Amino acid sequence: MSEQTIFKEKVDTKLQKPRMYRVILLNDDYTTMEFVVEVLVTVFHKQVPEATKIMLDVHEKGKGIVGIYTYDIAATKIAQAEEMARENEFPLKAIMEEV
Ligand code: TYC
Repeated sequence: MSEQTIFKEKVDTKLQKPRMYRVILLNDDYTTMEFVVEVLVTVFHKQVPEATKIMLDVHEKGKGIVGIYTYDIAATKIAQAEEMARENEFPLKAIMEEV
């Protein structure tokens, strides 16, 4: 070994695909249908017809997928939706799970 150590940098050129997370909206008996649609439009940028479809699906089946996002986006949208619900005194909840 010489006095000078030579560091060879290994550059990984492979692109890693980000882990993706499903945001799942949960049904409850107290949040109004109108408010759920408002949350889906405001936070998840759904058009009213799609928001209505998702809301009714959750209402009938107990839960439903709203969308698939990276971890930070999913976590932020859930926090925004639950904050909006809290401000309006609704118990609306959403969860995320890795795809
Ligand atoms: N079940 C609610 C009602 O009958 C409506 C609702 C739908 C609530 C979807 C939450 O994620 C939800 N008013």
